[in-house]
Formats: sequence, structure tokens, C-alpha cells
Amino acid sequence: MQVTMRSENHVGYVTLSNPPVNAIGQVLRMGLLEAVRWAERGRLDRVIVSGAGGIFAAGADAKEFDAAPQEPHLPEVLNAIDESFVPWIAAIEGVALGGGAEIAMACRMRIMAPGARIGLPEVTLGVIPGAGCTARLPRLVGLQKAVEMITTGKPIGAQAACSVGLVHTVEDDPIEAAFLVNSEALGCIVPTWEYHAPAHDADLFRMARENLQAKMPGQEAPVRALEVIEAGLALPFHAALAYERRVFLELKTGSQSKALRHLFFAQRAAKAPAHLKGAALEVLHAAVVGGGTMGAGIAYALLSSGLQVTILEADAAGLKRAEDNIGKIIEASLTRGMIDAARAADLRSRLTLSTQYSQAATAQLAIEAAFEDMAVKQEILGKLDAVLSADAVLATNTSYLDINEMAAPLMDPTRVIGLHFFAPAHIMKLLEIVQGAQSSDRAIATGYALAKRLGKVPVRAGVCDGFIGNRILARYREAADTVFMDGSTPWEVDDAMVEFGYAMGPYEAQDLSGLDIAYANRQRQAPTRDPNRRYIPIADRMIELGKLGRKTSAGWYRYPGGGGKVEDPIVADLAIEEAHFSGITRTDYSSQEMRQRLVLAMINEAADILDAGIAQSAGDIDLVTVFGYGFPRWRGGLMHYADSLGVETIVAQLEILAQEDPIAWKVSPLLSRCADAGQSLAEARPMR
Ligand code: T1G
Repeated sequence: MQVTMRSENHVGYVTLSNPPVNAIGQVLRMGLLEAVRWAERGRLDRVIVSGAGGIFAAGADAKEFDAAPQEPHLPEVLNAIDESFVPWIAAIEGVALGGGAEIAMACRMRIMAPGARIGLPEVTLGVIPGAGCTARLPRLVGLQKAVEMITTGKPIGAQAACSVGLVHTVEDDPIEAAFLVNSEALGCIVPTWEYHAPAHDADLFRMARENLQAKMPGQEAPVRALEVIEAGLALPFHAALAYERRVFLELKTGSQSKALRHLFFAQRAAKAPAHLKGAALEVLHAAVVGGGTMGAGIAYALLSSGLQVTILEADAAGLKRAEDNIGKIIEASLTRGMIDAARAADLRSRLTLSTQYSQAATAQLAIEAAFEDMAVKQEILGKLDAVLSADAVLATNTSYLDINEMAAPLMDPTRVIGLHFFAPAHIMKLLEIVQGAQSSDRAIATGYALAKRLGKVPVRAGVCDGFIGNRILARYREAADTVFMDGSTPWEVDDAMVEFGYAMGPYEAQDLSGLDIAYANRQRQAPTRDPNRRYIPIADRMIELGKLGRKTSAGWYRYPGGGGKVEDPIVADLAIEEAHFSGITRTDYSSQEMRQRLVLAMINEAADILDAGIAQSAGDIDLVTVFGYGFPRWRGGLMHYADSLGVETIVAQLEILAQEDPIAWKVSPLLSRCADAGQSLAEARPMR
């Protein structure tokens, strides 16, 4: 039974019970509809509906989205609640999201527990609310708040919900409070559907449309939700619901919803493999070596998860820098209201900074976040190896380097893993867990447990230059530089990729991180680079010109006065000059041609990464590209997008490019195998 019913003194208690999150599937909908009839047969004074397991309901069962809708449909169930002569009161604990919030809105009253949240995250799954919310919510909270909640998908807390009129009161025990509601007062509350719809506001809708175009370009659901809200104002309530349903069903089967649901479930599947269950070391104290930008971000993330943290630095100057960096993050969190003064004090109370490795002796985990140099990292790991207990896990935050080589000199290389955080480390959700040839199950399991504790999305990566994400990034940048050299400019390439859905293009992004990082990697790779592979020298010229990016007020763009980016004709001329030296006749690429080349380059490289077993699955590569590199979520990640194009189409396009440059565009064997077998990348498994 997913809906239990009992009555006491003419009060009905209906409990939603479909663990773990009371997702609303057909069985639960049937149970709810039966509960309405049961309450009416019993002529109850009221029904108090709540959720089992400390959660009201997480919304419609997203696992049912791919199947044809089955009766009873949720709108009809909620209309039965809304129109029943027995008033329902929603007693909300935990979360009431999507359809869960819609159940609550169909009740006469809503009472929330202080820590509960209520929201409409449907647009994050590429759909719009489909059970009356676009008509009920504006009636309850007004247009402005309804538009904001539905188009952003962001939930709000109990006090905020009470202040905007979405819930009537906030009570420690919502069920008890619902029982105590005066029957006459309850009887005076009209059904939600009888509330007057707010007046249309043309300016509000125009500004909301402009805002969505600016903030969520390319995403269908938020724009369609706005359109349905607006259309609903001019329709009778039930006609508005019918229109909402039509749009919901249309979006549910669309590519963007499929892509967003793919990511939703891929993210939840990203957890430690079953064989690692129970293998993790319990971490209470962690050490971070290096208090630079990355080290401070990692330390803040560790502190925020409740750990004791020791930051180790080489000298007093390093300690000062570390203290300043961690202080900046704490201050920024205070300013943004993400933490209060008490929380800031708590964080500081669990932080120690020292130049003495002995201060980290009790740490169960140490993460080095020092300069990207093998010798430096080996020296640090050696010092940690000597001080920490034998079962402590040693991790490196290296972005590219070979952790097998790094671990080799240690007494016990099995305790070494890579924990590759992404800047800013306390905000970016991706964590690449790099498994060395000798990394023990305990070390890997500890990495996964840390990811869960930090709320990160863990993706296991094998050892290669750049692991998963940075290796794809290197190929993306090489393709961009080739297009730039052969007939474009950084700003045209960037514009093309922003049109694809990135928040910013590869050149603007590299100006943020600094051109010197990629330069150092090219220098490191130079001895082993394929001499027959075309090399694009433009980025090296930039280093010679001292154009390192924002940090030098000039990179691919100029940043006069530290302000916004300005195109730099000197940079554009570099390509013309280099093309002349190389005897190249430049081409005038269209935006579509640029996008195609850059995306195909990434797909081809990702296929090789998957084929080599560096990544475990295409879904993992989707998580890396979305959560670490800004690939547009509503396209589902790089490999989901590739499957939407079709592997055979991709191979055919690559083969055309391979005629131009057979080395750079060598078709990944995995793509050829999938095309021959009619297999998708989602089904592909590594050869090794
Ligand atoms: N459908 C199916 N399964 C769901 C689910 C859902 N809506 N939400 C969570 N799960 C599964 C999840 O896959 C995982 O499974 C387990 O529950 C725990 O989830 C009609 C049409 C509720 C805040 O978008 O935000 O309503 O991995 O790991 O961190 O208008 O889950 O254990 O097998 O995330 O404690 C709108 C999505 C649906 C909410 C809990 N609702 N869920 O977070 O646990 S559309 C949403 C969440 C809709 C209506 C429309 C979170 C959570 P497994 P978890 P958590």
C-alpha cells in the first residue's frame, strides 16, 4: 500500500508511503483517489495528508516518464481533492516537490515543518508542472512569485513559503497542528481552484521572457512554463489545466527532458561500486598540503562537511597566503548569506595551519594541492608517507600527472589515489577519483565516501594525461586553435559555442584559468608529442607576448581596467601571420562548421577514453562534461548528445574531416565498432 488511510474522531489520516522519496507513480495516484472517496464515504471532518519517512513527496515518478501516461492522471486526482466536500490539509515535512507540491496546493490548507522545503523543479527535468500548478500557484502566491518558482525550479523554505501565502503556518508538528485547526475556520477556506486568478501583467511577462532568454538560452521548459502561466490567466481553470497538460506531455517526450532525466539518474548512479561497500576508511581529520586557490577551496569544502582540517604550507609566507585564501572564502560565504557568524566561527575552530607535517599525523586522509610538478608532488607525498599512519589515504589533486609515477617511491603506493577537484573546489560538484594501478579498494572507497560527504558527483578515472575531463578539454582547445588558425577568431569560436549552450566559449574560459596552465602542459608533453601531428603555435605566441589571460589584463581578449572582455586585433592578426608562415590559405568557417568541429573533436577523444577504460561508461563522461566543464545540461552531456546525433552520422562526419588531417581526425575505433554494430555509446563498453 503506497497510500495508507485511517480515521480517528472523524479526522482522516492519509499517509503517502513509497520509499525512498514517496515518488508519485500510478499506484500512489490510485491510492490517493481512493482516499478521497473513502473520506467522503466516511463524511469525515477533514483529511490530514502527510508523507512517510520524513518526506512529503518528491514529485511524479520520473522513471514513469518514458512510458505512456496511465490513469488515474495526477491532475484528475488533485481536482478530486480540491473539489471534495471534505477539506484536506497538507502536513509537510522534508520536501514537497513537483507533484508533491501540487498535491499540497490542491489541499485547502498547507502546514510546513520549519526545516521543510517546497518547490517546482520540473524545469530541471525539462518539463513544466503537469498537475495544476501553473493555474493554482499564481492564485495562491500571485504572479511574480509563481513565475519565479516555476521558471527557476528552485524550492523555498517554510518561512518563505508562509510569507508569500503558499502555506498557512509553520509548525514543529504539522500533523498535530492540522488536527487542532478550527473546523469552522477550515470550512471558510475556499477550494484553491475557486481563488481568483491574478490579473495579467504584460510588463511582468515581457521582463520574465527577456530574463529567461538571457539566463537560460536554449532551454525550452522555462519559456513554455511562462507561456502556459500567461495563457492560463485568460482561461477558465479547467481549460487552463487542459492546456498545461498538453504542453507537459509534449515536453515530456522531447529531447531536452530525455537529456535532463538521463543526467538526473546518471548523477544518482554515480556512487561507489557495490564491491567497495564497507571498505572506506572513516575520515575525521583531513590534511591539505598547499593553501593556494585550489587548496583553500578543498579545505573549505572539507570544513563545511564537518571535518577537522589541517592546512600544511612550506613556510610563513605560505601560511599567510593560505589564511588569506580561506578567509576570503569564509567572508564571501558570510556576505552571500550562505553561512552565519556562528557557522563561520565553527569552521575556523576546526581549522589549523602549520608548516609542521607532524600536525597532520592523526589525519586519516591527506590531499596534496601543490604546484603541478611531479618532483614537488613526490616530495610532499614522501613527507606525508613518513608522518601519517600506515592506513591513511594519500591523495593528489593533480590535474594531469601520472599518479602511478607519483606513488612509486612510497612505502605503500596502494594508498595513493587522485582526487581531482575543479575550481572553485568548494562549489564545483565534479570530483574525478583517479585510480592508480596499485590503488587499494580502501583508498578508492574512501574517495567515494568523501565525495558523498562533500555532496560531490564522483567519477572514477583511469590514469592518462588529463584523465577524462582535461584530456577532452585539451582536444577541444586544439580543435579551437586549429579553426582559429585556419580561418576564424577567438570571439567567433566563442560565440559559436555559446550558441551551442555553453555559458562561455573556450577562449574566454581559458582567459579565466590562465593560458600558462595549458602552456606548461604542452611543454611537458613536447618530448613525447607525435612529430607528425599538426602543432598550432598561436597559444605559445600568446605566452611570448605575456598575454596570460585576465590575470595579466590581456589574453585572448583584452580586459581594460580589469573590466569586461574586448576583442584584440593583435590576437586576430597572430593567426593571419602564423597561417602565412605555414603557407595556409585560410577558410571562412560558419558558426555551424566551428561548432561541429569542436564537438566532434570532443566526442572522438571521449570515445578513445571510453575504449581505453579510462572512463567506465558514456554516462560518466556526461557527468564529467556537464559538472566539470559546463557542457549544456539540457543536451544531456557529451555522449548523450553524441547518441542523439547518431554514431553512424558522427563517423561519417569524422571521416570527411580525416581526409583533411588523418592524424588529428583519426576515427576512434570504438565509434567505428558502435557504428558497425548499430550500438549506441550508452551501450558501449571499454575494450580493455
Ligand atoms: N522520481 C523517481 N525517483 C526519484 C525521484 C523522482 N522524482 N526523486 C528521487 N528519486 C530517487 C533517486 O533516483 C534515488 O534513487 C532516490 O530517489 C534518492 O534520491 C506532475 C511531472 C527528493 C530532494 O524533480 O530532488 O513532479 O539512486 O539520491 O539526495 O508536475 O531526489 O536510491 O535508486 O536524490 O535525499 C519533480 C527530484 C518530478 C525532484 C531527495 N521532482 N528529486 O534528494 O536523494 S516531475 C523532482 C530530488 C513532477 C509534476 C511533475 C531529490 C530529493 P536511488 P536522491 P536525496
